[in-house]
Parts: sequence; structure tokens; C-alpha cells
Amino acid sequence: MPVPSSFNDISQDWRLRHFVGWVWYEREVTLPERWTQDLRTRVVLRIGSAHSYAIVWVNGVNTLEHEGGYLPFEVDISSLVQVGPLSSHLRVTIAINNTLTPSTLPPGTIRYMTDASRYPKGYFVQNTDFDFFNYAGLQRSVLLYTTPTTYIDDITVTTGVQQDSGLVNYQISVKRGSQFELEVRLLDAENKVVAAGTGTQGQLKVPGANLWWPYLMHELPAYLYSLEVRLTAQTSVGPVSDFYTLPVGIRTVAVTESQFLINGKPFYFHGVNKHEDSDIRGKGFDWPLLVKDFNLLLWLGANAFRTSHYPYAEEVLQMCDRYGIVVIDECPAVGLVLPQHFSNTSMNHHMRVMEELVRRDKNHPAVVMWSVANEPASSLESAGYYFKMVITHTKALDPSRPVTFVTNSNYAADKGAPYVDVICVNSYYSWYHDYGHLELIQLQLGTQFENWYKTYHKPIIQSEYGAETIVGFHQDPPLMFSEEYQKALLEQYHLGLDEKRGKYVVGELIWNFADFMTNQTPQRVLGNKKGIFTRQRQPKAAAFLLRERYWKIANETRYPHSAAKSQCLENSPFT
Ligand code: BDP
Repeated sequence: MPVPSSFNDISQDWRLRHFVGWVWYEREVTLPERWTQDLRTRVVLRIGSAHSYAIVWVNGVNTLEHEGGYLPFEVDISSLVQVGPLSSHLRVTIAINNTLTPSTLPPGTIRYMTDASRYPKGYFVQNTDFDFFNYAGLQRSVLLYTTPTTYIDDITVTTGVQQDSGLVNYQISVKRGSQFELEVRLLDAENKVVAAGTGTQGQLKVPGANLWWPYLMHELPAYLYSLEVRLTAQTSVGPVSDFYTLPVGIRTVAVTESQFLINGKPFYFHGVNKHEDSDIRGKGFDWPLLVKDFNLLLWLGANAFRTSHYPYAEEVLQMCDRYGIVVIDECPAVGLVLPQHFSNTSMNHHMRVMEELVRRDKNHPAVVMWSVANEPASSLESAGYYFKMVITHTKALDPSRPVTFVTNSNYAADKGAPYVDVICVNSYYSWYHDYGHLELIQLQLGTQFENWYKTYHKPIIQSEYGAETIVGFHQDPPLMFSEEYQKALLEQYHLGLDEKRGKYVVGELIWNFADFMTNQTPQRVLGNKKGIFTRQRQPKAAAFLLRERYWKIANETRYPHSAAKSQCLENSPFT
């Protein structure tokens, strides 16, 4: 089985594609002698993600268990590999179970079919309430790496702006040592040192700082400094040093009653919702696919996406930092629709997942907001307390970013909305309601926005809208599933959005960037086809429509950065 990849679509065996239960991965490797003989070296095994429950053995010793499929976990294996002169042989065994239960994220239910006249003995199915295929396996890289025995465990950076100076606050956690020194340097993009400090925490001041701006908002978007942290320490077996470089974007994020501000300027999200999904690989990480997706985002004039409906690979966020694509970072809480999904067990796990997510992604300037869930049954009584707790916890973990969850509940019934900073609302007018009646969209969308705004006085993002479209189906006048219908539906939504854009609607994210695989149901034709690109990343007609709109929005004077305007015009396909 290749790693990284989902296991489902690799073989010709249909049983593996639908398999629910334990799968086993095993790999033997030879470590460099220095790793096993130098006792100042700490050897770590890091798993980028294992969906969904994993048990890890190293040379047959049970070393680690982890719950949750979309975040990394690691274990110090030094004591297992530094056991003698011939210890360089290593066997890593990982058992993974993709079963989803009421308290996993996302949740699911195993249902045993007991009617012996219709099902064989022991027959069960995995039921879920989300609309993507539950791909599983080692979908991200598995790494072995080393650090010194006293090492830099974590760095937390937050940034601010004071007049024309940038402020970089850092906090460094060092583990397994008390006698150490830390030197910190901030380098600009030309590798010139612009500020320096020492110790585990401090503030660096950068006069005349280049701020990190989103794509199309400034002539020099996505400016990154790099923070170098150098540790020197004394250990019982001699001196060691550790070194880490962290890209840093200096920017601020704030939310008012009606605006989302980046560096104090109103920001309008014009972008997409994505999935980690492609032919053969499933949710397996793949660089060519990622770079292709970024080329499409830049082509489209998209400045943002949401990691619907789970945290994406770290490389995705690194790309966003580098290209200025703003991210709403979502945790895998999708399909919370039953009362038992709001239990204390679920809440504790949900909070742990948010801890892991914030720890992993907190330093990415591209991440401007956390989303703690997608379309939960937030009108249930228990959802109020649940979201109050999860959101409060997330804000305590990271006071520097707003927090939201994405709702499709009625504005008057939503028990979680009081706790979010931004209302993110999904709607499918003229698709899941009033099929085919495009003429109703503007009225219904206007009502939706007015209701939410008058109730909460918070900025609103249209976080999903769209239409199922089979590439190559044509009908004029437009009929559902044709490319013409997708375009016409988008046009109607855009008229409604333009009514409120610049007032309190601060963004629009199309559902979806690309077609993606789902469970088999009579409603899905080889997956969800609401992509503006096919699963193979070819444009449908709607992609061109959206491209025209996004570049037009970017070119408007709303962004009062004259340089940004001229840059957009140069690159714009419409000049
Ligand atoms: C929304 C969900 C999304 C679905 C989409 C759809 O958030 O996951 O794929 O509907 O039905 O409600 O296409």
C-alpha cells in the first residue's frame, strides 16, 4: 500500500474500497548509525494523520494510540532504538480502524442488520451524516526525524502592528533541559536580520514592517519573515544545539459588527470550499495535485477557502501562507445531527481535537478564523451549552483569532450562533428547495441575510451555495444538472450577495471547488458534482463566470491600496 494515500481506490478489490474495520500497515527501515549510537539524539516517529483510530508498535512494542483522523501525532522512540550496537533495524507497525461511532469526529453509527432473511449473520453497515466518502488509511506522510535530547518543542508566534512597526511576540517551549540559552532572530525576505531577542519569550519590533496581505489585496501579498530560533544546552552527555526556522507573516485580524478586518482594512472572502479528494489517491496527499489546485485558485482570483470539513495537510497551509490565500480552518465536526453527538464524551473529544488543531496551525498567518463545526443540529437544546463550551475553549487556546461554526439552522432557532464572531451560513435555494425556481433566489437570500443580521449584528459569510452539475450536460433555458443551470443559479446568488456586500456580508465561498467522491446514494452520480471544476480539475462553465466575478471584486476600489489595484489589473484576464 503506498503512503501517503487512502487505501480505498488503490486495488481492484471492491471489499477493500468499502472496508470498515482494522487495516494494518507495516514497514521495515534501517536507521543511520548516528541516530542509534549518539545518545544526544532523540528519535521521533511522526504520523501526519491516520484515519481514524490508530495503534502504533515499534519493533513490536506498543508505543502510541491516537484518536482522530486528520491531525498529526508523534512519539519519542529513542529508548526503543538506542538499545545496543546492532539496533539500527526498525519495524513500524500501524493498525488503523476507520469505524466512526457517535463520539468520534466525524460521528457515525454502526448498524447491525438482523433480518436473517435479508442479511447474512453479523452483517453491518457504517452510517454517517456527512456528504463525502470516508476515505481512510495513512493519508499523509509518516516521518522519522531527530532532535537533540534537549530540544525546541514548540514555538508560538502572534503578531501586531503599532504605527508603522510590526510586532512579533514569541514564546518558545524547550523540553528535557533546564540549562540552555535561546537566541532568536527575525530575517526579512532578503535574509537581512531585522530584529533579535533572547530567552523563552519576548517581543520583536520591526520598524517599517512589510505586512502579510492576502492575495490581490496588495502589490506585495503574502510577505513572510523567518524566525530563527537557536537553542544551545548542556546535557549530562555533553552540549547540544537545536535550530528551527518558522515563516512569520505580520498581520492583524479583527471583527466588527459588520466587517472582517485584516490589517485594519475590510476583507471580503471571495473563494471556495474544498475537499482533499482526487482520483485513485482519495484523500492521500499529493504535491502535483496541490500545486495544480493553487494554480486554479490563483487563476480564479480566489483569495480564500474553508478547509471543509476537516483539517487539511500542513503543506496546504504552508502554500496558503506563501500565496496569500486566506483560510477558515475547520475541525472534523461534521454530521453532528443527533442528540448523543452533543454528549460530554463528544465535547471532551471535540475540545481535544481543537487543542491539536490550534497547536498545529496557530502560526499560519493565512489562518484567520477557526470553524469548530459544519452544519450541526444547532437548534437542539443541548447544542447551546455544547458550542458555548467548545468556542470558549477555542478562544482560550487562541485569543488572536475569531471563531465560528457553519450553520444551516434557522436563525431564530440556532442555539450556537450567540457564541460565534462571524455568522457563516449555508443555503441551497433553488436546489434543495424550490427546485428549478431560480427566480426565487434573490428574495430568499435577501430574507436570509436580513434575518441573521437583525438578530445578531455580526458580519455574515455565505459559506456554501451551489448546484449539482454534470460536466457536458447542456440545457437552455437552464435545467437542473446542466452547466447552464449552475451558471444561472450562481448569477442569481451574486445579485443577492451584491445587495449586501459592503454592508455586512463579508464573503462568499462556492460549494464546491471540485467534484468529489461521496457514499453511494440515489442522489449522487459518482459523487457530489457541485464542483466548478471536475474531479480531474477541468473547468465547467461556472468556473469562468466565477473567475470574472472574483477578479472584478478584487479590482474594485473597495481595497484602498492603489498598488494592489494596478497589480490586479495587470494580471486580470479582463483588461
Ligand atoms: C451541505 C454540506 C456539504 C454537502 C453539501 C451538498 O455542508 O458537506 O456536500 O451540502 O449537499 O449541506 O452538496
